[in-house]
This record gives sequence, structure tokens and C-alpha cells, in this order.
Amino acid sequence: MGPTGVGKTTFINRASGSDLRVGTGLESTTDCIQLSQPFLLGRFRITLVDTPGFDDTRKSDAEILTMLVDYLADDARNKHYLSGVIYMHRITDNRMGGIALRNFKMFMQLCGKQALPNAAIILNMWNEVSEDVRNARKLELLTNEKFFKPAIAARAVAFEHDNTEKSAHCILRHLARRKPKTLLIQREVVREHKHIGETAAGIALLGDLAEKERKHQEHLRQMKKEIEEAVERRDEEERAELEESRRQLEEVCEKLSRQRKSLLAGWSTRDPAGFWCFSARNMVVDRIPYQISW
Ligand SMILES: Nc1nc2c(ncn2[C@@H]2O[C@H](COP(=O)(O)OP(=O)(O)OP(=O)(O)O)[C@@H](O)[C@H]2O)c(=O)[nH]1
Ligand SMILES: [Mg+2]
Repeated sequence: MGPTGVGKTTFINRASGSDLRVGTGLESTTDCIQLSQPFLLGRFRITLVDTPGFDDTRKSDAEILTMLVDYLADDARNKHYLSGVIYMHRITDNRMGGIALRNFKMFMQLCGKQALPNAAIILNMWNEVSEDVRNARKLELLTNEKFFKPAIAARAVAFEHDNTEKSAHCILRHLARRKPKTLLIQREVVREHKHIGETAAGIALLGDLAEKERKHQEHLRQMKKEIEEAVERRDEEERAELEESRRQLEEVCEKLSRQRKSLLAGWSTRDPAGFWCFSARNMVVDRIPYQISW
């Protein structure tokens, strides 16, 4: 897992000898879950699972989460569990920006603390930056509470990866030796029969969507005022421009609202008191803090 363009598919191809499509342009490439060809690594037969990142340019986060949950739940129902989960981060990034933070937060919520000893954090593109810079970034990433420290504290292991088969196999050997574990999302959906909107990952995503919607709504209110002022001034050009921006922002809000509804669909109608449960949940979701918490 990891944001779009960090090199997930490239890693899988390098490790397994597969030929999955790697991105060359700016758009996200992998937009569905795909498997590598199985391959042998010592006594282990390995299949790698490639996933799209959250903040994909073509699929919404709700669609991505639903896809991941469906796949992982099916696996758990068939008693297939993962030996390892990998989160990939580019050491070339000079900021741990919003997209990376969101992806990592979703990774943590999908895995749950119990599965983190089976997690690897790959610092990709290790050879693309100078030694001083990459070591300083690594230290900050692994020791900052806002970044990877909580995962490391829960016994996830960080690896440097230089795009060679050797380093890919070294990481996979470490994971293949682990006893397969149930991820939190599998436990929630399969054993506890939770709806996607009730899972830790679902709640985290609903919180993000609510926060985005709230910001856009605030912006829309501001725009409405500006439009009224432009009308008073009889500034037709300014009014038309603002109306167009408002229309675009309303579309974005509509999409966010559709994502939230898709995550909550089925849940609110499951019991007769569903509507009340739905409303109360929305209020709770709105207050979910951004930090990863256990
Ligand atoms: N220099 C360098 N480039 C890399 C490395 N890994 C991936 N790339 C390049 O980064 C770009 C994106 O790689 P992908 O493997 O498609 O990334 P992805 O994470 O699968 O992206 P999505 O499928 O969009 O989520 C491609 O142009 C790769 O050639 C690496 O280790 N070093
Ligand atoms: Mg890919």
C-alpha cells in the first residue's frame, strides 16, 4: 500500500518477475487490486498483492476502501491470511504531505495494532538522494509521532529499498517468515460483521470526508457573499467567474457527499432505528481527530 506513484507496482515486478503495468505519466496507474505471478523465495511461495493508493486520480477514496475491504474480507472468509503488509514511502519526498499522511493513516487503520509486527515500511528510492539527506529523513520519519513512530513502536520494521531484486527479496524474506495474521479490517468485517462505515478505516475516511466537506461548505458561503457583492456592483464579469467557481465547488461537495453516503449505505437501513443511528454516527464522525490513535 502507499500513495500513487511511490513505486508499488515497480517493487512487485522487481521482486516477482511479473510484468504489471507501471506508470509513466502523471495519472494513477493501478486502479484495481492485482496479483503478481507466484514465485519461490527459498522455501516460501509468494504472491504479492498490488493495490491502488488513496487519493488516486481516477477512483474515489470510498471506492478504493470498498475494493480493499471486499478483497481482504473474501480472503479471510477463505481462511487466507497475509504473512505481511507493506507500506511504501519515497525517501525522495521532502515533505510528509497530506496525501502520504492520509494513506499511512488508512494503512494503520486497516492493519490494526495487532498486525503491525507483520508490517514493513519501505523507504523507496533510497539511492536517489544523498546519504546525509536520506539518513536525516529516515530518522525524522521513524521518530516523529505524526509519521511512522507509532507503527515502529508496534513492531513494524522499516527497510531501505534501492530498486534491486536483492533488496526486495531481503524485505520479503523477513515478512514471509512471519506467522500470517488477521488484519483489523478482516476481524471487523468477517468476525464482528461490521459494516464498512463502522470499521476503524471507514470511520477514519468518513471523518476526512466530513472535514473536507465542511471546508468546502465554508468556502461556498464566502463565495455566495462575494457573488452578492458583485451583483450589487453590477460587475457582470466577476459575477460570472464566481458563479462558475461556485458550480465547480458544488460538484466537488456533491461527490464528497456521495462518497460518504456510499460508505454508509446499507448500514443505516439494516435495523429499524437505522436513521437515528446514522445521524448520531455522523456527529461522532465529524469530531474524529486527524491523528492516528489507538
Ligand atoms: N528512480 C526510481 N524510479 C522508480 C522507482 N520505483 C518506481 N519508480 C518510477 O516511479 C513511477 C511510478 O511507479 P509505479 O510502480 O507505477 O508506482 P505505483 O505506486 O504503482 O503507482 P500507482 O499504480 O499509480 O498507485 C514509474 O515511472 C517508475 O518507473 C525507484 O525505486 N527508483
Ligand atoms: Mg501501481
